[in-house]
Amino acid sequence: MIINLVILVVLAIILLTIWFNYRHNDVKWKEHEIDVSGLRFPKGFLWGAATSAHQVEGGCDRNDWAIWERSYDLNAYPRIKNGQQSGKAADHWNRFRGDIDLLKQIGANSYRFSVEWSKVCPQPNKLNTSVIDHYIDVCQYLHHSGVNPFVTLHHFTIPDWLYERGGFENPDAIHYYTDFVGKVAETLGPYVDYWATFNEPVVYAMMGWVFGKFPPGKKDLCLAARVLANILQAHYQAYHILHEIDRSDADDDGIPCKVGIVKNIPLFDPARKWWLPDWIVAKTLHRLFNQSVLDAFIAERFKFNLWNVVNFSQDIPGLSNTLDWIGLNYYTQYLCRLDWKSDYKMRTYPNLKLPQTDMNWAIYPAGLYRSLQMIGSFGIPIYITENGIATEDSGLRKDFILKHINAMHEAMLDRVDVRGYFYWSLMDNFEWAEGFDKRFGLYHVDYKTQKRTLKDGSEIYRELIQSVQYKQHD
Ligand code: IFM
Repeated sequence: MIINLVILVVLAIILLTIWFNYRHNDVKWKEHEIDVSGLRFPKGFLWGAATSAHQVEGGCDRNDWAIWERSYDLNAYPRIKNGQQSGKAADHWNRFRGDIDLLKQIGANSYRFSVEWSKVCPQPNKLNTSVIDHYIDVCQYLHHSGVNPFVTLHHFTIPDWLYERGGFENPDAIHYYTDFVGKVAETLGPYVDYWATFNEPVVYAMMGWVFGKFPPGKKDLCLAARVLANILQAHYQAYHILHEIDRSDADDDGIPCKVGIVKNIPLFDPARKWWLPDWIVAKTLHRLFNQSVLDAFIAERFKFNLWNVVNFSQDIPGLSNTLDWIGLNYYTQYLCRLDWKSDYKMRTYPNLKLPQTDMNWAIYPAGLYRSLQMIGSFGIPIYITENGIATEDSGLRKDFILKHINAMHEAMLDRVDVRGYFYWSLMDNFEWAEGFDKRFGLYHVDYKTQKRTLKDGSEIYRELIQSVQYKQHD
């Protein structure tokens, strides 16, 4: 009897492992010499680069990161590598015109940037009109340059007054956020059609409430779940507010307002493909990081479960109708294994057989294809809102850009509806807990002089934008 049971269990394990391997959609195409002039894109495809306010503007001294950058952990270590502070950053606040000219020089037709909530609303429900005037100037200069503004409303930072009130742990944050969104929509609506409500909500919740690397530096999966549920509620409300207020068609395409959310998709694969526990870890992490939020937009219920640690479920009625597009940020793949010594018994690490970026992220272009396939099932337009590399190696940057754009093109050939690509980032900037050392920029920034220089490895992006072919019809 027991023997039969053991045989049955072993058989089930073997069959499940075979099934996972069979279903695993690892993709390969010939890594031929990529001929950029052979790539074909739909007319109106958006080519751009992205930044976020805190990382480039400078003078963001009234938000949670300003507090975080000045604080120390329990072992008296500064929160940011070598105690760096964002300070003037790339001084984009004062140099935005020159920076938009840089975008033009590479032939880009769109710019993804964020508005800094703490500057727009220095106090609860108060609007700083001179700050709004600044963002209007940015938008007007973009229009004058023929560059489409793509605005992110929340990119990791919150005002200090909201931080003191518990940030997105506190459901009141939803009302404060939507008040801010309404004010921005009223004032920037005439210039902006593309709105991203939140950037990478799961990264934000995990870094701040699980890994403790972003403010508020907590380690509590249950709180992370609550933060995410509040963010999804806030997205739902912001979607409707934006559509109600922004009725002016800035780019004359007949659609005045297109609202989406930006989701980072890391790929989780088993470290050992024939070892079922590694598959289970990979699937668990995929469920927590990717599926939980994506499924909420289908099922209208946000579920965030990890056996024995967190069991969260909240209905968000109406959520499924709140995406006009979805943004994909793609950077890397993680290998996963069961590890009894690690937190939650799971460990992830980069595939060392692949080339690595300065962030110690493995370079895996096929992952972009796979994540596009994953979100392609939503059946709505997709924008690659971030994809980029921190490296000092020009060859690696060139290769990265070429291979990822080629991977995107392969997905488009397989009918994934991609409408735009934004390289992260336009210029070197403040990389959060890593400080200024990690350089993602197309343009190198000399922080002493604020001089910008196009990196050798970035030339390919300009070449590519200028030489790809455009289809007249699909
Ligand atoms: O710099 C960040 C950005 O703010 C959000 N997405 C990932 C980038 C690189 O880490």
